Amino acid sequence: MNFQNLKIETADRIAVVTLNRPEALNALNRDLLSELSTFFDQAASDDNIRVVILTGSGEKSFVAGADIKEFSHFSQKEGEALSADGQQQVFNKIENFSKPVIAAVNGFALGGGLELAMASHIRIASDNAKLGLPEVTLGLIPGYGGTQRLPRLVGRGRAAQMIFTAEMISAQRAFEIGLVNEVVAQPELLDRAKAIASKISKNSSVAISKAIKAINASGTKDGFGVEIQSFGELFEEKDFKEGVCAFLEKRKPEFK
Ligand code: DAK
Repeated sequence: MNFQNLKIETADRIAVVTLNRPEALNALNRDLLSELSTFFDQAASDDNIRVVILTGSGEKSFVAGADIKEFSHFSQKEGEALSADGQQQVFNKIENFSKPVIAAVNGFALGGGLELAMASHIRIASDNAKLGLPEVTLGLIPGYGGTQRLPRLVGRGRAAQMIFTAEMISAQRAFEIGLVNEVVAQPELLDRAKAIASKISKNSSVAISKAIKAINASGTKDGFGVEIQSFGELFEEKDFKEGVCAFLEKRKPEFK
């Protein structure tokens, strides 16, 4: 995979995807979003990838939002089209990706950057990270799912405060309100994300893909139904037979 705005390193079935526009603090422009979409399409069927880690280049910024210079002249039509397109092609694609996506938030995660982290399944932050949704300072609201995902993670009241005030919060505060799962020292961030990814990669990938589907259905009227159906389907999978045999034979399972 050859990209201009992404660096991809795959080892031990973990793909580390580094968003790489350091001159703009890794702001999301159309090219970068399009490359992300392509990466996830390709990674979906790549057996060498079991977990994806998203991070930003450098130590200062994960993603400082959508590229303000690029969208400064958009009309209503362009704004709506790009919001729908971006949500479908990147943010929803990540949330519904069949393999776990971990955001390693290594600095500023603002606007579209925080929305990217929130679309990921797991968020780990470095202790220097700053997170916020500053859209209203630009006369906008979050347009890549932020008004929907933030309340689910931190509750409506806290989401409203973050969106209305546009204030950035520290990594520690983000941990306290459940916006990130863990905070680690900056130099340890990638190793910690990889350690989590490594644990995940040893478990049944087919079971994890069903878990993603069921978790994503939580809070919808179909949630319990999706869990029941996914649970049942897993009994027909080789991984179930291997997992149970391994337990009974007192050995570690080997999932293919
Ligand atoms: N876009 C473009 N360039 C950016 C950028 C951004 N979001 N953020 C930073 N940069 C650039 C700066 O312009 C600067 O470039 P030069 O001027 O040197 O060429 C370089 O990165 C370094 O930034 P600073 O010099 O500003 O660095 P500081 O340490 O002083 O400040 C900062 C860091 C992160 C606090 C500051 O850069 C900042 O406030 N950045 C903007 C944060 C922000 O407001 N982001 C946008 C949030 S709104 C849409 C859907 C969604 C959205 C939009 C449209 N459609 C569907 C159409 C989402 C919108 C957002 O994300």
